[in-house]
Amino acid sequence: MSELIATSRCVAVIGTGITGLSVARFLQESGQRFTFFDTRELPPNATLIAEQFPDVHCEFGSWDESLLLSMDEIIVSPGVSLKEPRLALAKAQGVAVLGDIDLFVQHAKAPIIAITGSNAKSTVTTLVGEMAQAQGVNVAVGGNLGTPALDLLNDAIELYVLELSSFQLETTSKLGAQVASILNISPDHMDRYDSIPAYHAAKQRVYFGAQQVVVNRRDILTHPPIAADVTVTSFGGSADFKNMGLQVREGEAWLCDQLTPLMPVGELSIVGSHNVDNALAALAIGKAAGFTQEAMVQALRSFRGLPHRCEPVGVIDDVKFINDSKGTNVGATLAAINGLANPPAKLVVLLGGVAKDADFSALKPVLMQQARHVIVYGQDASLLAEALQGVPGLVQVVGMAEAFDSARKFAQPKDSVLLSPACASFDEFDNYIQRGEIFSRWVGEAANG
Ligand code: UMA
Ligand code: ADP
Repeated sequence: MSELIATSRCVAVIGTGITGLSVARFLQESGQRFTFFDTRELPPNATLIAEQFPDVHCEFGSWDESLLLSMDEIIVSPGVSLKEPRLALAKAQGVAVLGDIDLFVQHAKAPIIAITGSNAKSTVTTLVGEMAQAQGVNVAVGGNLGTPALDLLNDAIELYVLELSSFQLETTSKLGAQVASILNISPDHMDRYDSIPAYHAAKQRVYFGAQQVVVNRRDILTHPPIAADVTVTSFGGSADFKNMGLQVREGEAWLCDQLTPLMPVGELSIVGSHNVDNALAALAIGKAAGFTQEAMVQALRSFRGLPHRCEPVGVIDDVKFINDSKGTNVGATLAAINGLANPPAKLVVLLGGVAKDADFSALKPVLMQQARHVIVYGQDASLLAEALQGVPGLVQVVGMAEAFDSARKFAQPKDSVLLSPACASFDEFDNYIQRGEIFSRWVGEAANG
């Protein structure tokens, strides 16, 4: 059946990454004709495409513009900006331009929980998925987290939990989530957006058509501008009669649902005060979705955290090494430093990679307070060094290997060495995962002498 062409319509699939492939599989299954487009001469998965889609026409590098304009619909991968001139022209000429999430929404038969934010998306999405499982719900979890949404589609699924990026939301017209949440907003991807308001506006699209909205009480940018006919709940700060928050009981901080204590913060395995916020966010979203307190607490108790997010990876000579390779923007690194600060012990912080047009000066005050040394490295080391001028113990080196050696030299007993680069990894590594794995391997090798 999958080879059958059920319609004369033709769809453009822009991008040959994992999203483009998921779209292609979906279109093939539903008998629709499509053409692949990618801006690169040698895009990823070209060999796989030749094997799995031998009859599908491909336009790699330069595109036949009239072919693109003749398409009935264009489905754009998140890595491609809608400002790409050929797409902008097609849109201006009336061709429908959408993303994989729009397609997913049209075909998903179960409710959707949609989670976005500048940081903490993957952690909270995973936690909410684990809460749903503890509740006994047949749940599928994915999106920006890794498995493209269309690959999750299955009629047996009772609930979808999606992590959505601003890139995915840009092309999503009406999500209609059962529960939608923006966890936090701080600048990121400033190489793709003209301004912070433009980035913020993309994130706000997660609320289109939502039945319930969960906001961060301490971050006004996460609140929807107009919330008529929508139930809004919140997380963060002290517990009160309405919200998920913290309360101190007999000297111990507790996660609370309104004023009902759920579990002591000290029983969470994930470290840092930012992860307490993440636990509260997951509880608020889970509650909005109708999960029981028992199921949510069970999931929180067993959650060990995701790799590369403030992950302790070893101790050498009484110095802790922490891999926060997923700290790829200033907001994430700020949260990691604040979350892990443990005075009088100090941090040795490794920052470096591709800056994505970020303004690093916001890191200065917290580094001055918490860091013994700050080691900047990689493609945009000079930008970092310039923005952090005056921070005591600032050292500039070439690559991450040299940064690691310097950190080992400078750290003193009880300190922590924190890799939280505030940058993308693509100058030296394939992605943040490879960067984190290499850092962790070096720690392991050094620990074993
Ligand atoms: N690209 C081109 N030309 C093209 C198509 C893509 O140069 O014609 C480039 C993009 O600029 C980008 C890279 O190729 O650098 C990958 O883009 P893509 O859209 O093909 O990516 P996919 O492989 O489909 O993966 C995407 C998400 N990637 C991006 O948004 C860049 C993945 O998030 C996501 O897991 C996956 O879909 C499934 O939903 C990754 C990510 O980095 C983890 N996301 C950003 C983030 O978290 O900050 C938003
Ligand atoms: P995302 O999917 O949004 O990138 P992750 O859960 O993967 O989020 O976490 C990425 C990084 O964000 C972590 O490594 C940490 O540095 C930072 N982070 C985690 N939680 C928070 C939070 N609540 N606020 C700000 N930054 C956070």
